[in-house]
Amino acid sequence: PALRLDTISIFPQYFDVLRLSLIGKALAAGLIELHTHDLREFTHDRHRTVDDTPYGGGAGMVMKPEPWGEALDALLGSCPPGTERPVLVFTTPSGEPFTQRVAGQLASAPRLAFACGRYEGIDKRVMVWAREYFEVRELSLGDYVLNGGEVAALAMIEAIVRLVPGVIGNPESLVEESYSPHTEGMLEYPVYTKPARWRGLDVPPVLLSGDHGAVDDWRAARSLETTRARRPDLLGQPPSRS
Ligand code: 6GU
Repeated sequence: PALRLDTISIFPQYFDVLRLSLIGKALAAGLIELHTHDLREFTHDRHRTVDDTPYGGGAGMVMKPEPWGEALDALLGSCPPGTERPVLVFTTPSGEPFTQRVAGQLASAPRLAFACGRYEGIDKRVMVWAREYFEVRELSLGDYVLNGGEVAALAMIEAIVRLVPGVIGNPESLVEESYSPHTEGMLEYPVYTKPARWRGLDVPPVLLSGDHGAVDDWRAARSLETTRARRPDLLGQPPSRS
């Protein structure tokens, strides 16, 4: 395969949805490979415990290092000598922002592994240890809190896998979308299709004019307008704090 994905989580079933849709086709075609792992398989007690109370006190539970250590040992064991090790992504709300640029970087790796935490997070020593053996990225999906890293990993996987050559039938469709380098990191312009008049609303006439230069100018102006209104930070303006 062009890309092998491994996920480690206490809810491996979350990743079953990747077998649907476009990514499912890429899996079925052998373009990508997906291996899901249950963190609890790497525990040894009757209750398959993965969490414990935080040193220093405070609310919530912290994921214990030992099951993660064994899961990552098994991941290393799946790397034949002399082959590239996976880039190891830890999904965490305190990570660096996951952006289209990061998706593009990760899409060129031969192997990616996603370690998905729950509760208040994973004992920090796991990341410190892992840096000796893997290229580690701690990544956040955005500025909000999810209950666990699985949904964040799913979103990241979808954004990455669609950039792998052959996954999207028409690579032209990657070119004009929001955040792509081709749109200079701006938001997408509005799009229209037939009929030309619907419920009293007309398609902007320039789009029917056949004047490709005028169409390009109109789209660039709409992109700029939307980006200025919704995401001034993308234009180097200060982000609105809301
Ligand atoms: Cl990566 N994990 C969790 N639990 N919450 C998040 C997130 C990740 N990114 C944004 N919120």
